[in-house]
Amino acid sequence: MPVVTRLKERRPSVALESTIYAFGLPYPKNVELGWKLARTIAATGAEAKTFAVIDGDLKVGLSDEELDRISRGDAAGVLKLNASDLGPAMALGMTGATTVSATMALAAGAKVRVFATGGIGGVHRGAKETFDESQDLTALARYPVAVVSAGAKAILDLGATLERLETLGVPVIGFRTTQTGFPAFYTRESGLPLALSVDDVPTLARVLRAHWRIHPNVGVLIANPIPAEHALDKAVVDEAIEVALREAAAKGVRGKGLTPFLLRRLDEHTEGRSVEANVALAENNAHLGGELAVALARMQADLDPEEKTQS
Ligand code: PSU
Ligand code: MN
Repeated sequence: MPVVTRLKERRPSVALESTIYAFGLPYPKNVELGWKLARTIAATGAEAKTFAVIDGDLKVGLSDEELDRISRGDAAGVLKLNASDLGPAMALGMTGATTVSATMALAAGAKVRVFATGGIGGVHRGAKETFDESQDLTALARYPVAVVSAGAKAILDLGATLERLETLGVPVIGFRTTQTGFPAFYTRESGLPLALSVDDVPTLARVLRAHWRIHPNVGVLIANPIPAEHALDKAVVDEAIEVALREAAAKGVRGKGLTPFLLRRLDEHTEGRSVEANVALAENNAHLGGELAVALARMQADLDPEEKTQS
């Protein structure tokens, strides 16, 4: 079969999560981002697939109406679903947005290898007392999906998050980063070490393929820093995070509500700049995710004839 036909058959896809819409960004900027990410991915030759659970049905790709409903979040009774919440939510007819962990589980089931998001969840600051660590971390150790992110959200303890990823055996690969360049979401560098950096997409695809030969069931975190022109001032971000964390502590906000609360407060404290940065980095990740999915599909198509003659 000609390569072109085969490429068409396995149209490369990029998974997208829906919690970023339901709980990460204000309405209607979240809906606009949903459209934008789909267009960005389509422009690379790949196809976006947004995951969600609606009235108990698993959705792979959302209609405009469904995206709108999910984007209304709490107000529309939308739940925040981790990987472990999926079965119950589906059996009980619930409606929920998928976090990174849930999206990874579903993407793995749908054989989608690339997933673009903003930033993953990780170890919360103060986790020593609260034990609050995102299920995204264990999902990375469990599902063979490459998550293209701007690192982990800056509201977290990034050093502890990196340590946990190491314990879990999840490779963290920078895309055009420096030696101290683990990204800090709103800013390009956290100052934390990141030994591995790759400068081009075909190399990234080769790295993934090699990783999955050895560890067929383990995910990869790709750390793609926010474009310089959209990065926020570190002092401004740090200050806003400090204030938001104090507010959360004073109000006793914990558990699933913590990340959405902090993101909302940051938006207010930075007068919308944190949301603008979030949109820009998500788009940047969608672009890289699309190119990566296309590169992986191309590599697969090139390798297949070889594999056939070998078997
Ligand atoms: N990245 C963003 N905005 C978000 C999230 C990530 O830019 O809203 C969401 C993701 O869905 C991630 C979740 O999986 O926050 C993590 O939540 P928690 O810390 O409760 O695990
Ligand atoms: Mn948590």
